[in-house]
Amino acid sequence: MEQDTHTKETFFSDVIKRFKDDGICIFEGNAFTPEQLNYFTSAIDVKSNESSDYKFGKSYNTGDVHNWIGTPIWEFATSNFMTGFVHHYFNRPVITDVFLTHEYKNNEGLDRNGFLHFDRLRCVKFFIYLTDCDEESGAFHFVPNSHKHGKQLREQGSLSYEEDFDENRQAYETKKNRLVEDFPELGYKNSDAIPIIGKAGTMFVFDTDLFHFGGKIQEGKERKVMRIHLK
Ligand SMILES: O=C(O)CCC(=O)C(=O)O
Ligand SMILES: [Fe+2]
Repeated sequence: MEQDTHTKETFFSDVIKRFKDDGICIFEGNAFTPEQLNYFTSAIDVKSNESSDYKFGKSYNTGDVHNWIGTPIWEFATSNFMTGFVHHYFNRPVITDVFLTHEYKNNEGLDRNGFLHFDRLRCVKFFIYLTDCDEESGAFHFVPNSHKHGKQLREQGSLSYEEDFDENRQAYETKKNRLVEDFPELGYKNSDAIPIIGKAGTMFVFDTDLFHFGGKIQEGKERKVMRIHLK
């Protein structure tokens, strides 16, 4: 028992250290059973009657994880693994939102996630590939160690939308967050970012201050993703 607790503590300290140092922690192997992956994937089909078009396909903000009580999504979000991460990183209750996306279009141009960027609203995102993902199927890309620079850039200018989003929507809409388009003087290129290639079930957690992009699929390819946002 003591050994177990010790192993668990070591596991989470290691994950949190990597997450803080690198802005991302990629978990080895497949963290899920086929039944879990099937359920997560089928949840996309359940949502497919809701309008949710985006340039790369479909994107569903399913809201708080309480909407999934009694399902494998809820079980995962409240598992020892997730509660352990939350305890060790936040050490306070967090808001947990679930997003599901299906990328299969490349003829409408780039949506926001396709540009090298940091998020205007910072959060911690668990990202799970529900389909095998290679470079052609919209792999998530990130610039190693860019999260500290991302934090500085995000904190420049007005952050009023963090306090009251609806009141300050304009500040949010006009917030610069794309490296190549909005900060050309910094000299970042898409090719500075490295892809995460992996089978269905591949999971990583990243700090959205990290420079990243993804979802750009090649003809005939597709990608399905579940994201758990913590803030
Ligand atoms: O679709 C992707 O791979 C990137 C998603 C993204 O930008 C985000 O979740 O903040
Ligand atoms: Fe993003």
